[in-house]
Amino acid sequence: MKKLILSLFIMCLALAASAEDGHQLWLRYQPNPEPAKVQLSLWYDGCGTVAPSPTIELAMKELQQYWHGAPITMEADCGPMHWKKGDDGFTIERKADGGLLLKAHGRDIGLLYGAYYLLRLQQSGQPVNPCEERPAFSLRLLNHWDNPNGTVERGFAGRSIFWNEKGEMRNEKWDAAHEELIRTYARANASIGINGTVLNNVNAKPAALSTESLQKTKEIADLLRPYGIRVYLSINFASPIKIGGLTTADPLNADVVRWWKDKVNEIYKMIPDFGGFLVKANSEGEPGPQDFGRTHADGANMLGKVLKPHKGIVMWRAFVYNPQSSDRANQAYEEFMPLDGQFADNVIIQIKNGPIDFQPREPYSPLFTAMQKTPMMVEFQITQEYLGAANHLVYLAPMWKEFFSFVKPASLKAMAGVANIGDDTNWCGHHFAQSNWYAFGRLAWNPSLTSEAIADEWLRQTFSLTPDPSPKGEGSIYSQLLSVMLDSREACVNYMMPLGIHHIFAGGHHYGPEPWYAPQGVRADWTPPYYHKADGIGLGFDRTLNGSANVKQYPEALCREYNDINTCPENLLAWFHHVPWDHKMKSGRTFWDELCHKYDEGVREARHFLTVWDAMQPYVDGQRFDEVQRKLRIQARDAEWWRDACLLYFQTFSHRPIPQDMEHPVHNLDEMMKFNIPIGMYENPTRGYTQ
Ligand code: GCW
Repeated sequence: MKKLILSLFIMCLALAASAEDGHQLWLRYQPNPEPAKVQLSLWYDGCGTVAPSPTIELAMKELQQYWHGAPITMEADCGPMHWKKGDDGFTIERKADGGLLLKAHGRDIGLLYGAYYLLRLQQSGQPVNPCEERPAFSLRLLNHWDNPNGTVERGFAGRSIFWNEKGEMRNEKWDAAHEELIRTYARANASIGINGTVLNNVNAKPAALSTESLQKTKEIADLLRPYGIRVYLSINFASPIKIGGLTTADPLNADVVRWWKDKVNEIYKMIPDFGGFLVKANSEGEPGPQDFGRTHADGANMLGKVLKPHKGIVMWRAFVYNPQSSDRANQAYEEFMPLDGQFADNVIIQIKNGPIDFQPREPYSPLFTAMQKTPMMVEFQITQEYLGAANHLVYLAPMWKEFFSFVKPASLKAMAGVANIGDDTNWCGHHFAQSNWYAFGRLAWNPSLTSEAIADEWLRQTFSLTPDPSPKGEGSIYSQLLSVMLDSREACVNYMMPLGIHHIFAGGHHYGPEPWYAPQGVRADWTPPYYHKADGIGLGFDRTLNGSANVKQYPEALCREYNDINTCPENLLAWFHHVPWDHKMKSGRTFWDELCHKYDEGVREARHFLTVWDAMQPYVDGQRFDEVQRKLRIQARDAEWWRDACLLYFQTFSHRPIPQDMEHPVHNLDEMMKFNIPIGMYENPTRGYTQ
């Protein structure tokens, strides 16, 4: 045992010395000198053996190369009768001779998932026990907001791994290095159970459906298939006009329906297991059925019907709002509730977790508990559009778990996450942002896993941290790092928008604070004052029954709780109430003083993250240590910037002093108000406020 610890420790020192660029993600299995003993037992309805599928071959190869434990027998009934029936799960049993039996529940992918399951346990130092694993959701999808020109909307990790400037694959030729990149992407996804990917931005260009572009989609689909990943495309609802030469895209028009039918047939000829369409319609300027006097249901059902014979699905987004309405938070519900029960059975309504837009904290979108007769799925945002982009360490599992504490996973059909992946060497821009890709997949498989368990297994695999001489004891460096991950989301809420404030981000790129942003001509619901409503009385959006009545969209008990300023959870206070500056908080402080303290607490937490990381130096390779340290420094400075900008700006309304017992702002409001970062929505800022 001592010898093992010593050799692990030496391995750790060696790791610390060698350069590490993070490209390997959490997949750092040590190869075997000789292939491990892995046997296959596949049969066909009891009448003979069959050849392994490419997926099973992959499972076999992974285990032979990297498994160091007991011999494994992989078993599956590959008969067509059986094959279609089972889920994606697997069972692991211990045989009398000490070997392991890995059985697919039905589909061959179960064996690959089982292989990664075993390798994960091995890599994170956990014991292998008999188990039965099956995913909670049958669809576990990434949504890439990648444009044909290679930019990624809200992408902070470089350019698209799929598309280049010409709308073709990134490389001129479909060359080996690029194929390898796509395979590595697929392998990472399969290792956490992701089984579908939408290859292009929901703000979709009609050309995504051109024959030339579909050819590229097919090439990607062929590479992803062995890993159990299907491809899907976002479509532009006006495609029949834009690329089909028709004069209308009215979903009830026979020519339009025929156009979609032909297009869908063309797709399935090329990609027989194509997953289906994701649609952003009548939202933020995208075309949709309402342009032709039709409803979301008319549009979605028409597409559902043409996809149905191929077993394809439609994911129709509920992210809709218009500039006239008095409360953006009400709108998805107002548009979709009247349509509940009218959608075809292969249409799923894809709803963002919160009613507005991926804020660091939102209540859940009330549609989830209101719609009873419509298949629904949740859309999370893995990319950190409103969470410090690829500069801030914010581990998102706690946010997603918070959502699941209100919305039962069983009420959903599927889980989608807007990817944070680009062509940066480390895939996600920030080494710790990889943990969000990882956590998304793990929760899509099993939403009852704890944030801590996921962070723990990710840290162990990604940084090979088991050799830490004081591995997990209370107060050890390792457990402090784990706490950094677990506390990071709340810290971010504290330094950006505590107590229910929301959408006070810089215009356009959304990086950094700009609660004052309200240029003439910009629609009100794209400006922070629409949301914070600061005035001499207080701060926050009145969504009570006396205000926009948003609370009414929630089940009765929650409605009552949220409606009363004295029972509303304080972390959502300014979401549901216009809170008077002197409102008494549970701490005994006034709302203003509490706000000041929350911002300051956020700053102190961000600084603490850096202190903990600095202590990790002996245990982490040099390159990743440096890169994370640089980012944590930006985060600590940004936290200060957020606190100073928000408190000094809100103080112009509250006219109350910043409490004595906290650090006071060190930047000047007039200077911060002049500062802006000259970037669009496709890049990661190299730094925040620098005065
Ligand atoms: O979060 C907002 C973003 C847009 C995005 C839109 C959406 C793809 O600011 O960049 O567009 O939501 O989800 O459709």
